[in-house]
Amino acid sequence: MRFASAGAALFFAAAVSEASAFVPQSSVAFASTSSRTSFGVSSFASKPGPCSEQNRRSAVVSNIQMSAYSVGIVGATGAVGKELIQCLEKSSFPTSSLRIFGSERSAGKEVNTKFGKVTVERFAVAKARECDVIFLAVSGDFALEHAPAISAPGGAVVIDNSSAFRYMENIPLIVPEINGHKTKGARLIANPNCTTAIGLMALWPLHKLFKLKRVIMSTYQAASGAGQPGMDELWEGTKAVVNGECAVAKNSVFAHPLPFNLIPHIDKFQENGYTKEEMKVTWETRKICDLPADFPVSCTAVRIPTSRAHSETIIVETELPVDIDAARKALEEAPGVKLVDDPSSLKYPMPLTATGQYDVEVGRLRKSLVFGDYGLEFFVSGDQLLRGAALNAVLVAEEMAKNGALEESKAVVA
Ligand code: 2RA
Repeated sequence: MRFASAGAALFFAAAVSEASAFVPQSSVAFASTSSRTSFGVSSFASKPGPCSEQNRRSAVVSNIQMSAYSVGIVGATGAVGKELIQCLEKSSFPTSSLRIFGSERSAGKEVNTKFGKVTVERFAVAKARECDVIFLAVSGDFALEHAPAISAPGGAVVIDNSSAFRYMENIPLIVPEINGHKTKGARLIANPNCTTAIGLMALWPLHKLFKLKRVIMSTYQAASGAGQPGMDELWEGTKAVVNGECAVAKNSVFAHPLPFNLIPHIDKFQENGYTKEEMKVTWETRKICDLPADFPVSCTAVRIPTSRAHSETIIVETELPVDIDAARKALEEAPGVKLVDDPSSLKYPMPLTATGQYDVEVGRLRKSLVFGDYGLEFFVSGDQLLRGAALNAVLVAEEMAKNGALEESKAVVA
């Protein structure tokens, strides 16, 4: 099988949302399948959006009836894949069964989940097609090769974490709180890059209020963006330096040693001098927010020696005059956002506090000295593996279950 040899290396090298993004070294219940049962699903009582943990705590069981769906994860042993299982376990998404697909090397291993002990199956398109929903947490190349066949009519709806399909016109690129309705009728959905998804949680409510004119972003991205190998390289390198084994850590995942350093280089450099990571923010913001093709968004992306939450400084110019109190209120009420903005008591967003949280922290909110009444500056921190990848993907599935898109997709036969 293609996947078992060279393909296996490709698959696992990339068992993160976009693999090592560094390249130089780079109540609708159709009973059409026997696995379906009708589930009462939670609805969320506080903020109106999908499953923030806060919302989950105040969940009440509603009378909405929804089918249950068989779910498959490809790449479940990577950093994003592991989080996918956990997000699914905590989700209100009605999972009837979970299957995990991997390479020949991991086939046969057992994974304990809330859905029972799952034996990893060797990946095959035909097996993936038996599921209702497939999450791909593998490389873009793998996704490009297999996602179209998995999602062809009669197969599974695919939610892909790679960048393979994000910029294709006919493929929806989804942050459920912003454009979840665009999942209707789709069989293949792209999950955004972590940097974009985290920033948009704050940008979208502000756009609705003041209409964005320009966006300038600088990022501080954790080692987790390069998956488990990135996190391992940071930990091991830091230990080696601290233990006096070397003055400067070794590097293979990142372009330079990350411990005690920062690297203004994530993904490949483009002809215009920006990196692909930076251009993803521009391309994806325009697409998700339905902004004009020349809407000005500029980013400088920097890798820093933190473990797993990305942070961003965001400066916006607006069409309408800014009211800070209204901005604060909108952010407080926005699903998926936690306003952490009380500098007098040392409260602001930080990777340490954002790690493991479903909500993106937003703070340091202030009128811009550059744009005056027509500008805002703020800081965000969000868990790269959650909002930036696994959580967003599971929220996409939840949205599709709620808005009927999954049922519709099952009605389309091969
Ligand atoms: C990174 N954004 O941080 C990438 C991963 N998707 O490297």
